[in-house]
Amino acid sequence: MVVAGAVFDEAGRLLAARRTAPPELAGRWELPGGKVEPGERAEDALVRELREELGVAVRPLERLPGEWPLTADLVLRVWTAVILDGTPRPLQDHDLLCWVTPAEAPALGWVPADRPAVEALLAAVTPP
Ligand code: DCP
Repeated sequence: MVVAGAVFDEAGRLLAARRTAPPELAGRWELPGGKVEPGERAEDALVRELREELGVAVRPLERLPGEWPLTADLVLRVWTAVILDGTPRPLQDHDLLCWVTPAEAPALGWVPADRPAVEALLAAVTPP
């Protein structure tokens, strides 16, 4: 399983991260996260990945219902999360971070699995 964090700032903007690898995903945007290790709880993996990749301490809040296929044996699950400490910086896997409004988010070049996940996320958190 791959876990990813949906982090919003006080203005309601969503944190997106631009991948540097593998070549087919480089330059595309994702919700930051990574693979759950054997024996690791999903929420713990999310905390670890965002610490490693962005240098922040986060608390997972709620899992977004649903999951999105990545490969034959990997699925993506998303949690909303709040930053407890630190300012996100691209420390590994990414070369750029940006905060996007819900209106701007659909125009980003998301990695394939994240596009439907972000659509579901914004449908769940954005008032009609
Ligand atoms: N992925 C994705 N969307 C995300 C996060 C990840 O599609 N929001 C994909 C990209 C990779 C796979 O999941 O194909 C694993 O992601 P990472 O490389 O970020 O995860 P790890 O750092 O845990 O992987 P590794 O241990 O292989 O370096």
